Amino acid sequence: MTPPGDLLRLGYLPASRVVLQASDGAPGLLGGLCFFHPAVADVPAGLPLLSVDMTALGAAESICEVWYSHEGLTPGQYKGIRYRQGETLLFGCLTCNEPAGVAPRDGRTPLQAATQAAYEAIFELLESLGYNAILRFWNYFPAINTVSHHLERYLQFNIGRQDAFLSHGRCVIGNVPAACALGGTGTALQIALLAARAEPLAIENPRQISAYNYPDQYGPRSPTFARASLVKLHGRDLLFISGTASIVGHRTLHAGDVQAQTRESLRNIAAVVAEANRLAPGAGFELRDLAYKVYIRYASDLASVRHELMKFIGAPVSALFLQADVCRADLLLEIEASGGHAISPG
Ligand code: 3EB
Repeated sequence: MTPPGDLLRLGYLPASRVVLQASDGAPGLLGGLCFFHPAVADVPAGLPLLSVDMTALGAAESICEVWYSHEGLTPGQYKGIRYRQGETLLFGCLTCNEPAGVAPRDGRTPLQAATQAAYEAIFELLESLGYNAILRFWNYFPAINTVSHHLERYLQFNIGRQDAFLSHGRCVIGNVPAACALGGTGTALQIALLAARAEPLAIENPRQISAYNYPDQYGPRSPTFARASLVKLHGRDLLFISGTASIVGHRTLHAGDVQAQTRESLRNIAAVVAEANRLAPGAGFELRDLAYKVYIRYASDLASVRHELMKFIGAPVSALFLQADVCRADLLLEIEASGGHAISPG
């Protein structure tokens, strides 16, 4: 399953194969995300596999994004976070229910409070285990574009996330992790993360204003994420590109045109890759070698998006398509990518 030498390997696999591996105790499985619709109660208990209620598009069955490592792995749990760690890498995930009903008395909304508590638990865990670098966060929660408590839920999430960074003395501009934030059909806030003992470099996109510097019109607090993170582990450069959309400067471009949004998102990814290659000479990242995850708001746009992706890259690509709500109402898709690690065929 994991040939020796792969510190990190990514596979997009049918859920049934992951369940089979799990029945063996899943040696080499660091963790992952399984996309089911409707949701299943829990993918094999004990493993850090997050069961996200999201439809995989164009696939015959549910698909999992699984990260493997040749490192000897130890499992653990902390405040609802399930994780596995090796010498260098840690994958963790958690599902937390937002307290229903009225806002807490301190004025925080339920989603904001749940987000802050989840991030604080993650930071406590990483600090206690000595993982100084967070390479990547994946964030999923329901009704991302809905207004409640007078504020769009994505903006509530941004406040809770930023407050957790601040209360742990972490910077909220500059050297911040790569991330994505999507709306799913589930009922809970779900977060997964990949961390390392290393010094990662946050990458920004020269075509875009850094998200942590977005102007006030996008909410009372800026989103806390970098356009990508770049890290050297065991002599290999790894690149994790955040969710990337049709945004130039800070504005959404091509509202209502999914093909043009796809091309613009890919131009942004190409710019981030160029920036990574400039900062890591010799890494030689290429668009055709990355693994992609594409979140599409309307399932009926799948064929158009896939066509634009193949045309832009000009080669067969490893890509997983999911139906999800993107954090700005006028965005029709968002694309994330990673590279430098091994990718399982299929
Ligand atoms: C954007 O560029 C689109 O809040 O973690 C992309 C990646 C987006 C990550 C996040 C949001 C996030 O602003 C949205």
